[in-house]
Amino acid sequence: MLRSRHTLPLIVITLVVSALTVAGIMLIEWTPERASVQADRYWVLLLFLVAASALIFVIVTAVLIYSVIAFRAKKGDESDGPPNHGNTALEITWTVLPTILLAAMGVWASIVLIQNDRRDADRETIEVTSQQFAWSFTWRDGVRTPFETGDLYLPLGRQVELKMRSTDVIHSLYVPEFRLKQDVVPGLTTTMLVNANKVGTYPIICAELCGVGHGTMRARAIVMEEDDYQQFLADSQREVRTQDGSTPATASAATP
Ligand SMILES: [Cu+2]
Repeated sequence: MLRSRHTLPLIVITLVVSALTVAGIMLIEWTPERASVQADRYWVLLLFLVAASALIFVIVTAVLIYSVIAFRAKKGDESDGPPNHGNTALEITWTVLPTILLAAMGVWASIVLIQNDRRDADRETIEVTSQQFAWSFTWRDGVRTPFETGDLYLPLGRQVELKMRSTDVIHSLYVPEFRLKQDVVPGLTTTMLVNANKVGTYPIICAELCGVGHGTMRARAIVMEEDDYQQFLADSQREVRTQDGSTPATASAATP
């Protein structure tokens, strides 16, 4: 086979297809930045999946291109090709290899899912309410004064458990940078676990068509250093207490 006249052109085509495939993968930023431990776990899995797919793609495409060129029927040749019984070794190979590959991916993906579902003891619990067409976030656990915001604040490096409820239809909380998406279903409390590992502001997007305002149903996930996060908790609670205590003042200020 090595001395076959097909070997050299096939190698050349394979190299060209490889270069184009690798360039297509490496030169384009296909995914948004990663900002959670969960995203990093998916990333390694995805890299392996892309690399395995690229390898298979290159082999199939190179053989296909060469076959189209080398074994093209002559003009006017309407005859059938020679009878072909198949190739047992080849058929066993292309059955066994994908089976091993798929099994390995299945096991790996399961491990990632199990790791991503693990709850940390020092996690922060935040309640999420979705309604047409807005998100709200409530801090009740571990704070003196419960408070609500329109954006989600998360401490860097510490796990957050979102307990999510919907007051009307199905919504879905999606943060691309966290690589996490979870439906919010009326009548159920669904959860999402995230360990943010990069300070920044990321979009929260509703990923389940929920009505006319679906496209506008957005909020922000703001990841802060632990100190800033503690400051945010203290400030937000003080604000609620001040508002509660100063109702008469607010009322008199509103009167001209
Ligand atoms: Cu929606």
